[in-house]
Amino acid sequence: MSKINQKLFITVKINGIMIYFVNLQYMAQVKSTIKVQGMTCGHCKKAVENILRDEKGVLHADVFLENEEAVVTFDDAQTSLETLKKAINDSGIYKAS
Ligand SMILES: [Cu+2]
Repeated sequence: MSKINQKLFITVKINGIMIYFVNLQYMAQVKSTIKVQGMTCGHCKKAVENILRDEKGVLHADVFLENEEAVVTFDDAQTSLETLKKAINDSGIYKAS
């Protein structure tokens, strides 16, 4: 897992005055790879991507059929790797590990 660093505060200098803004987009983003078994075609790839993208807190999800992998970026304050794996497993078709 790798953390993507983002600034919590944004600073802007206007007429010599420093102004600080809280970055509302600030999130603890985590990028992880999930091993996914049971995918055979482009439809499966799309289905698994949609399962992940529909989960709360997921920012990006891409599935690589040939590697049997899903690369997912999420806000770890809103979801977890275990929750995302469970969502895939709940399909009853694809198996995440
Ligand atoms: Cu398929």
